[in-house]
Amino acid sequence: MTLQTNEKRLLDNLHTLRTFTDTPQDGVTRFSYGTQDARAREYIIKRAENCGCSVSIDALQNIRIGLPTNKPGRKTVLSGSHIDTVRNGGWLDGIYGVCGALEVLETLAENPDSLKDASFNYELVIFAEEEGSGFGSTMTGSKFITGIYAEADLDKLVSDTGMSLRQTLQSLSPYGPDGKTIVYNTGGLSQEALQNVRWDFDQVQTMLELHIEQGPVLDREGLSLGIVDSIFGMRVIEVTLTGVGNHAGATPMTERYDALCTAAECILAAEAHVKTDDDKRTVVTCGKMDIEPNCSNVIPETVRFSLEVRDKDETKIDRFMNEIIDLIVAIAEKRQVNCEIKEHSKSSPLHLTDRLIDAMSKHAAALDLPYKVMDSGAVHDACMIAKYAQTGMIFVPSINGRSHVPEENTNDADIAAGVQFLLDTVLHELHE
Ligand code: HGY
Ligand code: MN
Ligand code: MN
Ligand code: MN
Repeated sequence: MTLQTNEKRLLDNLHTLRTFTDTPQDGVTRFSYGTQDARAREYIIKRAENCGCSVSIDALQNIRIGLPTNKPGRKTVLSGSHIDTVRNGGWLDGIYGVCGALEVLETLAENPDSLKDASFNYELVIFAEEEGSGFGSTMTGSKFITGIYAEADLDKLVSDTGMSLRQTLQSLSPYGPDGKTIVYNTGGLSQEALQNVRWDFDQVQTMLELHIEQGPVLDREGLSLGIVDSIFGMRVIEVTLTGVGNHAGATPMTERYDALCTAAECILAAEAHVKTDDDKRTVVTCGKMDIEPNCSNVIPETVRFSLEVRDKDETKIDRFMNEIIDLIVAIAEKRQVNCEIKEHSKSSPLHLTDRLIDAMSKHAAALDLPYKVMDSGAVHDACMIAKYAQTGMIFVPSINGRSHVPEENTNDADIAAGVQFLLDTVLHELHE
């Protein structure tokens, strides 16, 4: 039986959710645990409750929503992604996978017999704080689900405003803007509450994440679908360079210990070094920088910046990052600027489940959908879950390969085809 998703409902949901942003004139900015996050949660939870689904929110605010026809004793197929964004991000990153999984939920709820003879239940999952915009660490919610993060990390993870993750979670009120829909779990962060965040992976049959590609491959090759075989790993360090602040006019060039010029040389050296990579897949990015005192007429005294290296081969991530650290230390020494380097966060590359890759490839071929098996330079919650359960990822094209920017876009036909493919995969490709 091939059920049809409802393209209009899907697009209406996506276009409504894109309005939940702090920067309506400049892309989507929807940080975890903020007002826009609460609005998006309320919208999705109300839709789910309207079709009789059950909602559970854990202490980190990850959400799981199950069908009314789910039966005890059956394993669960989960699908979902994240609703938080980067600053001035795009309208599809994360939320597309959530709306796709919601569309599957609503379609299955409208056809209550659809899983009657299936061997599994279906749930939508929304992973909290995937982007790391709030506390600097990507995939925070799924790292608590899988036990990579535990209680100590509630205090270690601190926002730019000095609020820890624990304080932020404790400051939440349970209700969405309507004052009655529960969108946050305010039951506290006891050992038991944190233990309940952990999934019982014996009950998870499969996790599927639908996502935009966020790169140029599918669009450039005119393909409709990406079937992801591996997800890059990433290692993030935080570099603090301390020179000597001084007057910008009265200090001769030969007497400067300029933290920002040192940082600039370090970042260019890191870029040049990674460009020596033989297969041109390793990437390095400095995306965040603080300069003190940040005045145009003062030689910068302190500069703090992030550097992240990504690849699908963990040994290459470590080799390049270790060599970059050596370069940074040598440059700081040469310029007599103090240098402090902290490991910030790390996630390992992961190969996804071959049985799913094969089944989805066969299905795409049977549908005559032009597809490609490909890796993902972006990280996703799927790479956390894949360590413990069968996991698959489905990509749709990003126009001009743009993402994490307001220009992020995908055409309606690809948006709809990806969701229909997700529904088919849930219904047909998962029978052992
Ligand atoms: O950074 C990433 O790859 C993801 O978008 N959080
Ligand atoms: Mn994403
Ligand atoms: Mn993202
Ligand atoms: Mn993701």
